[in-house]
This record gives sequence, structure tokens and C-alpha cells, in this order.
Amino acid sequence: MRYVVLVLAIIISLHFILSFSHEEYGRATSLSHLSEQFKGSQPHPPYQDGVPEEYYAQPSAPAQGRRANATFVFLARNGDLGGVVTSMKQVEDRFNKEFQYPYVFLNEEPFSDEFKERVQTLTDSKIEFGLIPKEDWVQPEWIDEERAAAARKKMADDKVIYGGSVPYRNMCRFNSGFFYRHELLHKYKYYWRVEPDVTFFCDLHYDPFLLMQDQKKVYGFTISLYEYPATIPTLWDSVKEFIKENPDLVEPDNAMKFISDDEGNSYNNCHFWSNFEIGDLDFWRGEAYSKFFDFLDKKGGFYYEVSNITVGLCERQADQVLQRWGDAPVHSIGAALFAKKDQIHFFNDIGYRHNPFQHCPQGELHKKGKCWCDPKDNFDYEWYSCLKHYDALFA
Ligand SMILES: Nc1nc2c(ncn2[C@@H]2O[C@H](COP(=O)(O)OP(=O)(O)OP(=O)(O)O)[C@@H](O)[C@H]2O)c(=O)[nH]1
Ligand SMILES: *[C@@H]1O[C@H](CO)[C@@H](O)[C@H](O)[C@H]1NC(C)=O
Ligand SMILES: *[C@@H]1O[C@H](CO)[C@@H](O)[C@H](O)[C@H]1NC(C)=O
Ligand SMILES: [Mg+2]
Repeated sequence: MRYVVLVLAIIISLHFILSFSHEEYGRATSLSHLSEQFKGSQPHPPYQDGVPEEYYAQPSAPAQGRRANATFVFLARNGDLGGVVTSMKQVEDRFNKEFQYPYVFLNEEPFSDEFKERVQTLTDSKIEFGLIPKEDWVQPEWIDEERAAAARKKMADDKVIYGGSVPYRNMCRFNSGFFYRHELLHKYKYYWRVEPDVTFFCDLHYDPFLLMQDQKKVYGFTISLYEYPATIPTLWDSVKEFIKENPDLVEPDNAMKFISDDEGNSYNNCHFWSNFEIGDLDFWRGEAYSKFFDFLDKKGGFYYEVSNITVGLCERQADQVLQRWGDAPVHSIGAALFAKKDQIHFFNDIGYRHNPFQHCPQGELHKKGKCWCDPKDNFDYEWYSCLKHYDALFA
């Protein structure tokens, strides 16, 4: 009897398998085909059966104890929503659900209701959405538009990524010199900058803002790297000019050795990768950096072509996706010149990726953070990394 059932079962399965033509098979397994069919299907009420409330654990009380005067900062467009929630969910899970620091979102256009709802869903923390004042975003009127347009055209003709783009230049200039002056940031001292589509690999059970505060740090990074050399000389000439005019603003115990191998004569192209930053807003708002930014800004370099290869202070070469002229070198040079070198902190325990590089904590730190990155995939001492120059500051 058992054999009969088995044989029957085999015959029936064979029948189904064989009667399924290749064409049908292809159609049934093509997900894109299936999803096509669902497109335009009627909206229906949400599925009702949830798990009863009593099965849920009580939410833990908000973090108690000492807190820093700090916030997360996102600069983003409505169109960045997908990448923003990806990043933010990780910030919450790896760190912030324990600490509940607030968020500030900035945009030169109003955030959509969808954007606001989707990000508020991810956290119990306060979120504020700020509009960037037009005068902090658009090309200032004292910029010679004819010259700027010519620069953009040349960049576009040379197929430099973003070269023809005014918004990208606006963004770089804003990040270099304006985000920390936005009114929503006045009430904070520390910030953690987060970009869309980044990855945080490790649990962080301590408060990096309190570390900044207690140790009087002003700038924290995870990845540092070289800038494409051809874009540097004009920026460095301006930096040297600034130093010459304002020697008293330069910190004697500075980190010049991180950015120059010949005591400031030339730039070694090192910069901290500014898509991740934990920093002191008052440092940017202070006299030295403010004057420095204004000086660079007046040079017009954020908009004009300033050398034969590049460009404004915010460009990337088509064949050099690695590099990014903009707030990264400007912030880095500012931090290196105006802060004490031991006020710049390497967050070794924060596993972090912004394509195409990642910092993966090694050894004990990897275990401690329950990091999920492959420790072998770690940029720290790759040839293109500048961490060795940072180490040399303290050697
Ligand atoms: N509001 C606003 N935000 C922008 C604009 N352009 C860029 N951003 C944001 O500025 C940050 C940097 O922009 P990205 O496009 O990531 O620039 P990038 O890091 O050089 O380039 P990727 O390698 O593509 O990430 C991100 O947080 C963006 O969301 C813009 O025009 N408006
Ligand atoms: C937080 O820091 C800002 C900037 O330094 C300051 O103006 C503000 O008073 C501080 N707030 C608190 C509660 O300490
Ligand atoms: C720019 O032009 C100058 C003089 O024409 C040349 O010496 C220099 O090498 C050029 N720079 C780059 C990066 O090509
Ligand atoms: Mg980015």
C-alpha cells in the first residue's frame, strides 16, 4: 500500500513538472514579470491580524545620566530618502536607540511629508527639519557668473563628474562654511554628520559626544585619504596666503604634519573623509575657521575654475572617483591648522563604510563592537590611506 502511494505521488509530480512548459516556467519565475502584473492593482486595506500587545516587552526607559549637547546632522534632498533611512536605521540600531540624541535635517527645499514621516518612524528622538536660507545656498552675487559659467562649461566638456553642476558646488560650499551656522544648530555644541547610504558595522555602547567633550576634542574621523594632486596647488596657495596674513590664528601645537610633509611648503593631499564627522560646532564657528572660510570663499574657488585640470573647491575628476574636492580638504586643513593636534580624534572603534572605502576595527575592538565587517577589508593602512600621517603626529 505504501509503495502504491509513493509511486502515485511520483507520477503526479512528474506530470506537473513535465506539463509545465519552458515558457510558463520562465514566466512564473520572472519576478519582474510578476511585479508588472501587480502594478496598478487596487489598493487594499492593511492586513489586520497583529500580535496582541501583551506579548511585547516594555520599551526600555530613555538613556539616563550624563548627556552631551549634541545632534546628528543630515544634509539631504527629498530624493535621498531611501539612502537616508538606510543610514539612519543603522545609527539608531548600533548606537542611538540607547542614547536618543536628536536629529537635524537640512535641505534647500522643504522636506516632503513622506520624507518626514519615514524618518520619524525610525526613532523616538526629536527630529527637526530645517530649510537652508537661500543666501547660504546659492552662488553669491559677487561671483562673476560669466567666469563661473565658463568654468562649468569647461568641466562639463571635459566630462568631470558634477563639473557642470551648480547644485553640487552649492552643496560643497554649504558643507564647508554654512551648515554649522544654520539656526537649528545654534543650540548645539557637537554634531555627528551622516550621509545617505553609509554603513555602520559595530555596536557602540559609549557616548562619542561625551568623549569629545571630556577630552576637549574638536574633530573626529574614521577614514582619511589622499586628494588627487592636480587639484591641490591653487587651494594650498590660498592656504599659505591666509597663514601669512594671519599667523596668530594658527595653533602652535597644530597638525600641520598631517597635511604637509615639508612644514607647510606644499600640501601632501591628506584629508579626513568628511562624509563621516563628529565635531565641535563651536570650533567651526570660532574666529579662526570663520576667517579661513571667508578668505577661501572670497577667492571664489567654490565656483571658478582655478587651475588647468580643475576647478572650483568642489570637484571630482571623472577618472578619480576616489577624490572629492570640497568640504573634506577645507575642513581638514582648518582642523589641522587651528586645533591642537591631540584635539583630532580617530574613532577607531566605529566601523564605517561610505563607498568605496571602509574602516573595519581590528582585533579586540572588532569583538567588542560585535562588528560584522570583514577585518581584512580595512582601509587604514592601504597605500591610499592617510592614517600613517595621522599616526606620525604622535610618534
Ligand atoms: N539638500 C541637498 N543635499 C545635497 C545636494 N547634493 C548633495 N547633497 C547631500 O550632500 C551630501 C554629499 O552628497 P553626495 O552626493 O553623497 O556626494 P559625494 O559623497 O561626493 O558622492 P557619492 O560618492 O555619490 O556619495 C549627502 O548628504 C547628500 O545627500 C543638494 O543639491 N541638496
Ligand atoms: C549647547 O551649546 C551651544 C553652543 O555652544 C550653546 O549655545 C548652548 O547654550 C548649549 N546648551 C546647553 C544646554 O548647554
Ligand atoms: C598646468 O599648467 C602649467 C603651465 O602651463 C603646468 O606647468 C602644470 O603642470 C599644469 N598642471 C597640471 C596639473 O597639468
Ligand atoms: Mg556621499
